[in-house]
Amino acid sequence: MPDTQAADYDAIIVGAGFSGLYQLHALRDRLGLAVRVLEAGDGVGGTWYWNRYPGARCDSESYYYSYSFSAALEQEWEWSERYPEQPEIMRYLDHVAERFDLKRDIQFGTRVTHAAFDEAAARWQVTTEAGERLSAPFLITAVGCLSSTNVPDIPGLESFRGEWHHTGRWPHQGVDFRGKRVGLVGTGSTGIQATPVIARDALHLTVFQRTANYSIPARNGPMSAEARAEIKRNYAAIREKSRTGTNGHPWDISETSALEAGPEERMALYEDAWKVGGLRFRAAFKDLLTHRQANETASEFIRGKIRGIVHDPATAELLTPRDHGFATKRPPIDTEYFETFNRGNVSLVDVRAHPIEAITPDGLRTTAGEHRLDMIVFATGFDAMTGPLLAMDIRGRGGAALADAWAAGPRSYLGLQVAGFPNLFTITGPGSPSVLCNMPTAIEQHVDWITDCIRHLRDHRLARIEAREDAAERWVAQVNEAAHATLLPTAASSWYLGANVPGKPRVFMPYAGGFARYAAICRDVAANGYEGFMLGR
Ligand code: NA7
Repeated sequence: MPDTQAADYDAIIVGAGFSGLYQLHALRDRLGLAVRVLEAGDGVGGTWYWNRYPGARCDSESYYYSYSFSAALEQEWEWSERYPEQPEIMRYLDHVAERFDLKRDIQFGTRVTHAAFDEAAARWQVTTEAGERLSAPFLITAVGCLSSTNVPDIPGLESFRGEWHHTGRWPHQGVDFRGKRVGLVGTGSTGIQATPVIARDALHLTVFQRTANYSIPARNGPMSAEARAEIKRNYAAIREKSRTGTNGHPWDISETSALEAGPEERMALYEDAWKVGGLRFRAAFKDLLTHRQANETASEFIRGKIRGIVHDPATAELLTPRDHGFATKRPPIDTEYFETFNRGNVSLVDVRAHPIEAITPDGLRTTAGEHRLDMIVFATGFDAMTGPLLAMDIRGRGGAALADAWAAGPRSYLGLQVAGFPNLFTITGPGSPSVLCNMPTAIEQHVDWITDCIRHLRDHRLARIEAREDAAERWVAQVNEAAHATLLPTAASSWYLGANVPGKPRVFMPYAGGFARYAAICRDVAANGYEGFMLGR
């Protein structure tokens, strides 16, 4: 094929993680479309392909961090632990890709660098890093919410004589910490997972903390054959519960207020929730995310636990979060994170009080002095949600850039479409429940909605769908309102707000009104003839 000629498809999907794989299956095997998936990595897995850092594990539990679209798949796959470790998720997604014969339509090692909507032809023209051109009426981004890594711009990094890595671009061959003085920057979910594992091998680990974090014990462990069998017997009900809940997890949020419970009852419930462990701790009471005083009871309970675990009072105090409430930032879960600070080879440095000034050839310098290091690990997070979309230089009608449309923060209709960008769908885009939800639940709902929408267009001989500006405007207001009905926007350093990336607009990005409510809104929109969208020939 001459390189000036674009290869034509019915749909192009960007990304082969959880969302891209299912979207390919849905469009190809249900609608019979010619689909091409473009994936930057050399294998399937998306987020899990890149995040291979020590301790990488999902915070959702394995049996529901999985696809629900195939009962046969549910029955045949055997999860080994309560929470799946990164290699196990990769094996699962690879199995899905093989089982549904997906790889033949995925082009690996292919990064999209430009995508423009050709109005006359009503097609997206997509260009890859290698200069290849492809075209299709529909462009679907399945790029994940946490895939654009955030390496802080610290002067002197290029002068560092040791190795450095960002956890989200971890070397496939692994990293050997033995005999090394390792510095770890960042104490979000990633840093909290990596700390205990690195500490086991490293000569010394120095954790550079800017914001202390609440963390709940994960209580990971092997999954017994009986537990697996029980789950498999109940899968239909488990999935139903996930889809009808607030966060796409198959458990209930308590109906009790933390403030109505007496002090003893409250402590007993927190103790029970602490023993069970995991993200469901935040469901111990109904108002932990909506009422400041209720939240404070949970925050204070966890502060007490930190004091009880960490032997050195000064270290314990430094590890104690006081500037935000529990779960107002994404709450990490851990395996012996706080305990790790009792080891002789681990130290904690407060880079809020003494910020990092520079990386030197021999280590890292804060305003309080230099730390000599052989290796630096950046667990500094991601340019979340918008980063991967803006990296593709997406141009809509009239050549308008998505970067300009979103200069003041992301604006979408339902987190699915952007006004001015016809036939572009953004799976788990900003403005949808996405990261506030168990991701596979959110992904399947989006993929099913998009697939039904494309089927509807085809059945009605329609070629275009585009969000109306006024509908997007109203949706952005609803996203804001939903966020402000909770305590979520109160955490100053949260990546939900874009606050971790210097210069990023402070806008609360995910829809916080609850998954079930959101899914009902999407269903109603479709049932009302795709209300808020313009459909055309
Ligand atoms: P997060 O949650 O964004 O955490 C990043 C951490 O890195 C956080 O502690 C940041 O401190 C810290 N950070 C970022 N930049 C710097 C600089 N320049 N100096 C010092 N410290 C810095 O990312 P994760 O990868 O841990 O988790 C992302 C999500 O993955 C997680 O929420 C789950 O959904 C799964 P800050 O808090 O901004 O002060």
